[in-house]
Amino acid sequence: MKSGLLYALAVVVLVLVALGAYLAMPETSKPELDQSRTRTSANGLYVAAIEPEAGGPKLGELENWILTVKTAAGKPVDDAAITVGGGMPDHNHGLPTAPLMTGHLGDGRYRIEGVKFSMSGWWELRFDISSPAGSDTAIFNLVL
Ligand SMILES: [Cu+2]
Repeated sequence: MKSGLLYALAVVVLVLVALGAYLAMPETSKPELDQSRTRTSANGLYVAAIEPEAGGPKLGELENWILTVKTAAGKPVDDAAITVGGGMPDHNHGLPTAPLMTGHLGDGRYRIEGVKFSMSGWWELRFDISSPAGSDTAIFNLVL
């Protein structure tokens, strides 16, 4: 009788501890976003890197970014056609602007003009890259 009571008490304590741990779980415990500024493209053809041309990114500002494209073997790709897309996956909306690749800077570098992040949160920035090496896509995550 006494051991049965102790057992029941132990079960109650365990349930409360588990519930407490569950409720204490931070909202950010969803899988971490890979926010690295260098990514291999989806099919592995390219290694792409991005950086803001003049610091930032700043919320609500029109900014230029520099995209650097190399082959998987590390050779700069200078003859690519680049289109830009993206948006906020959590909000089901796209970019507020239509960024364009406006300059081949050499050494695999491209100027991407007109990037704007109009609200805080998780953004995807997508680059469709086409060159004689093939077509592939690189997607970057940014959290502002
Ligand atoms: Cu949004």
